[in-house]
Amino acid sequence: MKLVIAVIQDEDVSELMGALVKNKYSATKLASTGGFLREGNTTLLIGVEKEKVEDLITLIKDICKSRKQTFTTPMPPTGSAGVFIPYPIDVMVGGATIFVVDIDRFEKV
Ligand code: 2BA
Repeated sequence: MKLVIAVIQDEDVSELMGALVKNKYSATKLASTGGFLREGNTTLLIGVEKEKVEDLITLIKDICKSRKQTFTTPMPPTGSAGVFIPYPIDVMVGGATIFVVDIDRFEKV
């Protein structure tokens, strides 16, 4: 048994959850926040048999898209104290950040 932890963009959640249900994967959806952009994203916990991990990752890859995101950050003040100059930064986010973890024991009681 493996636990697949997938951090995905909110825009892809609905389609991916639909595909997971259709393909009989069980998943738990958590609202999360990216440490860099400090924006909402979604973390899915998906427990699967070892043999199904690659199929699951393929499904996630097919649905979750990379997107360019622009965010504005204040430039550190130079010279006069307290003056911040906002400037835009582009980053590519996603498709998905995936972790695969061994599960020692899995029980539903
Ligand atoms: P965020 O931390 O908000 O990161 C969003 C995007 O910003 C990242 O996309 C990456 O392109 C960029 N980025 C992140 N940290 C950076 C840094 N120190 N310097 C420059 N650019 C940086 P992704 O790599 O696709 O990550 C998407 C989200 O997946 C992340 O949102 C975070 O929530 C999660 N994530 C990514 N790597 C992770 C890791 N090693 N551990 C835990 N969560 C991770």
